[in-house]
Amino acid sequence: MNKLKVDGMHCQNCVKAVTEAVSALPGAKGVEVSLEKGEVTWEAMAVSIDKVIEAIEDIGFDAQECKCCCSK
Ligand SMILES: [Cu+2]
Repeated sequence: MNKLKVDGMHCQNCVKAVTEAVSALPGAKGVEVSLEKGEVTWEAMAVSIDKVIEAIEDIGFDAQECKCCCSK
């Protein structure tokens, strides 16, 4: 699952910050952040999902794995 829920984003600056933080991770490809849905998705990543969560939390947002219907 290449998707995380991100809480705390409220404008395009937040989106930009999250996009940049996740894109900066090793092997990150196709990173997309949706302000409307409050989530970040990516095509490829060389690090574990925990590292992605960490990178997002480092810049002051709350990230968590989506455990609902889309977790497949
Ligand atoms: Cu903002």
